[in-house]
Parts: sequence; C-alpha cells; structure tokens
Amino acid sequence: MTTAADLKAMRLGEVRTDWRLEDVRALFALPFADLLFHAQRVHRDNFDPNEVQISTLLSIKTGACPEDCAYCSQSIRFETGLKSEPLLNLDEVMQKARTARANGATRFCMGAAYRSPKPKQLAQIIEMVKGVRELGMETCVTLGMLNAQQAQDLKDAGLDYYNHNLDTSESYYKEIITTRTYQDRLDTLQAVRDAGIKVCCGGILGMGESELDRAQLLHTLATLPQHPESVPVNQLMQVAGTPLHGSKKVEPLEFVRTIAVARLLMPRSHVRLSAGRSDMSDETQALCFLAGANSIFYGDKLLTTENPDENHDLGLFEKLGIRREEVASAPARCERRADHRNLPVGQALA
Ligand code: SAM
Ligand code: DTB
Ligand code: SF4
Repeated sequence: MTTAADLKAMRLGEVRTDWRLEDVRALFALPFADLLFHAQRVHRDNFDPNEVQISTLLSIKTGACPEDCAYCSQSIRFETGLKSEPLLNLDEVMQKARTARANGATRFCMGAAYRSPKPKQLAQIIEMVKGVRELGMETCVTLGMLNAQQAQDLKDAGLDYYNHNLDTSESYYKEIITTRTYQDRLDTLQAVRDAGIKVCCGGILGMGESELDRAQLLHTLATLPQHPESVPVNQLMQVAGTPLHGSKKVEPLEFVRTIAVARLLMPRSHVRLSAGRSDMSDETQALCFLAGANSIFYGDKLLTTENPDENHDLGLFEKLGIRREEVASAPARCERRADHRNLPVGQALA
C-alpha cells in the first residue's frame, strides 16, 4: 500500500529527474480516485485544464521500412498490404500543412518510414520544415535514428520537435525490435537534446507488456537528464499481418492510470493521448484528459491507420468544454494558473 508518508516523500508537483522505480510503482498502486486527484492537481498547477494542444500527422514517406518493429504496418518484413509511397514532394506537403492549419492544428508532424535519413532525403525534409514554419505552425519530424550532425542540420532549419519513442521498457524492447537497440534510441534522443531541439518521446501500451514494463518505461522517460517536452502515450493500433496483431487489449482504466502516472512524473510536459483514440470511448478519453493528457493528434488519419473522424472530435471537445491551446501560450498560461488552482472549472472559465 502507498502511504501518505510515501507520497509526501515523492514531492509531487516538483520537476524531478531522480525518481526511483519504487516511486513509479507506488503511484501505479494508488487507488484510482487518489491517483486521478493528485494528477489533476499537478496538471492544474501547470496547465489550463481545459486546453489541449492539437497536432496533425502526415506520413511523408510510407512503407518499405527495413526495420522489424513488431507493431508496425510499414516494416518490409510483414505482409500488411500497405502500399509504399516514396518521399512526397514539397508542394504536396505544403498543401496538407495548409489544410491542417485551416482545421486548427498548431503543430504539423511529419513521419517517414526510415531507419535513418540519407543526406539527400534529409535535405528535402529540411525544405519541408522551413516551409511549414513559414505557415506559422510548429514543426515536428520523426525520421528514425539521427547523429549529432543530422540533428544540428534540423535545428538550423528551425525544427521545433523531434519524435523518437522508447516504445517500452528496456527489457521488453528486445521482444519487439531486433534491428536497433535501446541504447541506439537513447543516443538519438541525446543528439536531439544536444542540438537544442525539443524532444517528443513516449511509448506504446498494448504490446503484451506487463505493468512493470510500463512503470520502467515511464521511469526511464522521467529520469532522462531533462524530461521530454512532449510524451506521446500510444495504444497499439493492431495491424493485420504484424506479429502483434491479436495482442491482448489494454484495459481502459489501466491506460488512464498510465497517463496519470506520466503526468505526475513529468509535471510540465505535454502528455499526448496519441494513437488508439479511435478504439476508445468518449468516456475513456475524458478520463485521460482528467488524468492530465493535454495533447492529441487531430485529423482522420495517423500515419497509416485511422484516427477519430474530425466531426466526432469537435463534438467531444464541445461536450467537454475543451479549447485548443494556442502556440506560445506559455506566459498566458502562467497568468491563468492561479485561477485554476482552487476554483471549480465553471468559475475558472468565467
Ligand atoms: N520510422 C521512424 C521511427 O520508427 O522512429 C518514425 C516513424 S514511427 C511510425 C514513429 C512511432 O510511431 C513509433 O516509434 C511507434 O511508437 C509509433 N507507432 C508505430 N506504429 C504504431 C502502431 N501500430 N500503434 C501505435 N503506435 C505506433
Ligand atoms: C507517436 O508517438 N505516435 C505517432 C507519431 N508518434 C509519429 C504515430 C502513430 C502511428 C500509428 C500507426 C500508424 O498510423 O501507422
Ligand atoms: Fe520502420 Fe519506424 Fe515502422 Fe519501425 S516504427 S518499422 S522504424 S516506420
């Protein structure tokens, strides 16, 4: 049992990178209402609880990936029926980015099915980053492994975020991917951080991992030298033909718990309720927002799989009174923070 003294010793709300695995496990073991109460309190101390950051995803190079990630539709090793597409040209990307902006996205995330980008590919992607930036949107790319020079080139182009997930715990990782190591992932994250690009890093639930694996994943993320600014928590999108198709589904309340623990461990990071929303009820998503999730992918497609229909999401935001977070809202957020600390939501919104 997690006692009040245990919780006090954890100094909840402080930004710490020295969490112990036992702390993470103790948070997972809290009664659900206590866990959500603490998570919501820490969330309100740092964010407007009714604002959600909106990103839109585009697959700029699809399929034929040499890696063997057991969850992925895009690996060349599995028969998933996915049609491969070469790198899109700049005009195609700009058109999609303009549409995303018109639909309210503030960040445009471009994903490519690479192990690591080649020089010519990176040069083309750099032009995309520059173009999307000129539209006034934040930019994010996910291109596989990067070295220090590649990260610096992306930084020089003005890239805001690099997404590179740890996916799961170090020990379970070997069951999921054999073509690159956990250390490779950590090295890429370090290169991105050293270049001064914001880090987007999280994982996937529903790959047959244990609760300990989930705790270890969150522990690794929360004990990096600096917390990732963005932490995507994906629920596996099961793809026929991949080895993980047919995996046991995540219990929705366990998913919510994981979001709440992520919020408590990384109080100032955006926690993204990422892939898998199309399989979740509105009620589960509402609990995720209550637990501290404050970012989503918006638009009816992720990279290769489905996301909720845009009209459905607009209806959900309306029902929940959720507003879109504007870019660079940090100063405004600090001013509003006090309003949200103790007031009921209705009063805080007034
Ligand atoms: N190829 C690059 C890489 O793996 O780093 C970038 C693209 S990859 C699709 C980005 C991330 O999406 C993966 O690390 C994984 O966490 C997530 N992802 C991929 N397929 C998924 C699926 N079927 N369900 C949930 N998340 C998935
Ligand atoms: C992340 O954590 N989730 C996104 C993004 N980073 C690149 C990808 C989700 C992919 C879901 C499966 C697909 O659509 O292929
Ligand atoms: Fe390739 Fe990325 Fe899919 Fe792994 S997750 S198979 S690296 S596209």
